[in-house]
Amino acid sequence: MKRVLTGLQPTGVITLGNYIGAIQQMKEYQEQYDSYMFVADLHSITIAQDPEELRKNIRSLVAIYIACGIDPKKNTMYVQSDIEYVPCVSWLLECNSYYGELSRMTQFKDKSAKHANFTSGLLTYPILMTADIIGADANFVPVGVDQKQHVELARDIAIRFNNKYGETFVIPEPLIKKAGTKIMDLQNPTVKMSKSAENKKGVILILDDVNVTRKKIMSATTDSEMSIKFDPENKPGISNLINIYSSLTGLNISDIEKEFEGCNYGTFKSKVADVVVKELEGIQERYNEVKDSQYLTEILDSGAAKMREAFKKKYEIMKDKIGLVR
Ligand code: ATP
Ligand code: LTN
Repeated sequence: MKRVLTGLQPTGVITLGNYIGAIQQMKEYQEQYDSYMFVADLHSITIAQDPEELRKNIRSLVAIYIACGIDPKKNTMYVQSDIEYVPCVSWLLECNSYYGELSRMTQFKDKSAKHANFTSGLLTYPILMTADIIGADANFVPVGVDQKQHVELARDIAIRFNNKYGETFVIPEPLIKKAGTKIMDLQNPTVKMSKSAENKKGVILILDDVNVTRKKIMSATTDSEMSIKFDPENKPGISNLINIYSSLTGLNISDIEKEFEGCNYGTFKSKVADVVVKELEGIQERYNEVKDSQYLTEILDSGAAKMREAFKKKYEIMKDKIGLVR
């Protein structure tokens, strides 16, 4: 069976955008592939994190995965830093990749420009991601467009290693969600909804109080036309709400346009709010059940044991091929 793997960074409570863009996809894939979903905590420290916050966020993200419908019976779930062989694999890969290709990565260029004194981890970040992917023999990696370049680098490095040392790695492919699943900020619908946005008025956090969420949706920026039509260029606000509604109900866009023909924006917004609130209430209820449970600890222990074995095996094979043998 083909293997699918992805991870999110534990940098805060996830947004409705992360849920629709990243987690909902994994819910579909878990039905057809051998699935792996982990917490990329080693990646998160490429930018300074508060230790207390990080501790909370790691466990909370796993609880969020489960609450959002990632099924521990269908997924191997683990925390990256539990697998001590990941950085070992990463180092061997670092010595088979080039400064030039890393410094050309768009995310590195953006983030290094934002943080005056950036760490060397920010540069080597895509190699650690390569280790996550090819160390686990993943065939498919569902990510947003922003991460596509990193998965392509993982692919290049896997091919390079195989050519140099003989067949070692599966060659991974990115799975990019279809257009229309980029959820935009409710206040400024020309930028993506992002958990690190300064102004949270336009951002729906999965664990937000549902009354706050309803208010945010009711005060979303729209336009002065009064027609519920999907036209991201000229009507970004309404199109974003249509997108959210479509993603959560499974209805297609033209059916939504028909359903709300002649309707005013207030009525439409309140329907969108109903759907979002219902989804979040379910997630929050499951989150509260699972977050402090022994069950969650057991899932992570068993995920760690399985992946430690897998990465150790890969590391030993790599060492042997490279000649690190006494
Ligand atoms: P940050 O605000 O810290 O940059 P983020 O909210 O953009 O974080 P990431 O942790 O970088 O999220 O991304 C996790 C996953 O969620 C990626 O696959 C990304 O493509 C997806 N994602 C993030 N924001 C959205 C969005 N607004 N709509 C759809 N998918 C999204
Ligand atoms: N860089 C990704 C998180 C990430 C990841 C991975 C995703 C780390 N390792 C391996 C897929 C596969 C992000 O910031 N969203």
